[in-house]
Amino acid sequence: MNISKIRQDFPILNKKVRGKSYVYFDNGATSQTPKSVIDRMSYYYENENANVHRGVHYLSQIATDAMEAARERIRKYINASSIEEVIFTKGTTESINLVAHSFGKAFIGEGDEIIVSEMEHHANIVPWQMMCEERGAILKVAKINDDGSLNIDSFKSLLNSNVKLIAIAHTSNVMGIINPIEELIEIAHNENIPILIDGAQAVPHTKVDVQDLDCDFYVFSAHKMYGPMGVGILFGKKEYLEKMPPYQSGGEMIKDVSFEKTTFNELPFKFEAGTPMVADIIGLAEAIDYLEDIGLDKIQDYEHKLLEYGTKKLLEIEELRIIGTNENKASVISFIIDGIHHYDAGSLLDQMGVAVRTGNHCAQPLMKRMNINGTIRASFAFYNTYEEIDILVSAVKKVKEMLL
Ligand code: 7TS
Repeated sequence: MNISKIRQDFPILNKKVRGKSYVYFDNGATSQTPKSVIDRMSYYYENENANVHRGVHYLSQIATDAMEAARERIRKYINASSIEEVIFTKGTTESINLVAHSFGKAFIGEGDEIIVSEMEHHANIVPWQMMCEERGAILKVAKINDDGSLNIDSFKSLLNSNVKLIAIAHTSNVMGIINPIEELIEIAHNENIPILIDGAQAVPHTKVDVQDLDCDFYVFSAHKMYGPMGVGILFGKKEYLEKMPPYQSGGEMIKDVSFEKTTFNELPFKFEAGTPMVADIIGLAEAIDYLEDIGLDKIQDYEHKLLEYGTKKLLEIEELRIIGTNENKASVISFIIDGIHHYDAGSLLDQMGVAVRTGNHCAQPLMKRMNINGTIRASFAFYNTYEEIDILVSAVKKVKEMLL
């Protein structure tokens, strides 16, 4: 991979902050956008912008065709068996809320159980918690080990005939730990329990094949995989989606409306009320083209090298401790330095030109489990370099000198 050439594809990476090059290590929160994606969205607004699925006019046809071609592109990328299983949402959070609401209405009753894990992002906790409260169901939590990996025995011990859904991260946003989802899906299906995979942190680093995985739901956001903000995907098996009621209602999602009775549109439109984010959807398809042009295997390989290099270099710093030491990881390193508050460290790192994320990363239960109040998180993308990691490491050393 020619990283300096790749970096030219991302205009923001060449921007100076406070007169200096800026090291962007907050890719887990939002990745940067290549020019091809930005250009494709500008092209849409300059040449194709119109509302979709409702106009007979030329522009509306063009916009509809472009959006539906993007849906097919995304379907193909994740290998869903049909476009009916590819629903556009605002992001991972909305995808999970949709399932919690609609699956909850269709399938969850008093005394039923939902399983999540201790490492989940709040987006994969709170919607289930609220749904459980509404429906008199119970949220059960699978434990993790001290190295951040899922405790499979704890996971298995929660399974019983009351469990109606399992919702679990593919990759932890805080620690980068990759869950053995193939195994979890198999275990779940042996008990006839459907399983939702939160892939927000996995899709930027690895290729996902939903048929191969055989998961029942898979959710992710475009803005963490080099696409735009404002669009996400809900993949769901048709057998479930067909039985689930609409999430939001209004235009687009209906077949016939009268004051006496409204009938709903077919999949996937049943779950897509209102005007969709057409430019962003097309932008996501363009981001997928970009990723596939480079090759996910190459991306994964290179990012793993960055992870190994970063881990080794950071661990040379005394008093620095990595949270999530299991080896099966994506390119995310969360660390703490005894005696230094993560927020102070993050602010100083920013002053030195290094963008990291600090805090609880929307995973307060995980912080509690690990007995910490926050971490400093560096999450690497394929446009990052070994030199940038060196800059981070020497900046962390300086922070230590200043604050300890
Ligand atoms: N699930 C996981 C595993 C995530 O990492 C995130 C966002 C979400 C769900 C929610 O995604 P959204 O696109 O709907 O907001 N994670 C982070 C993060 O780690 N730092 O900022 C956002």
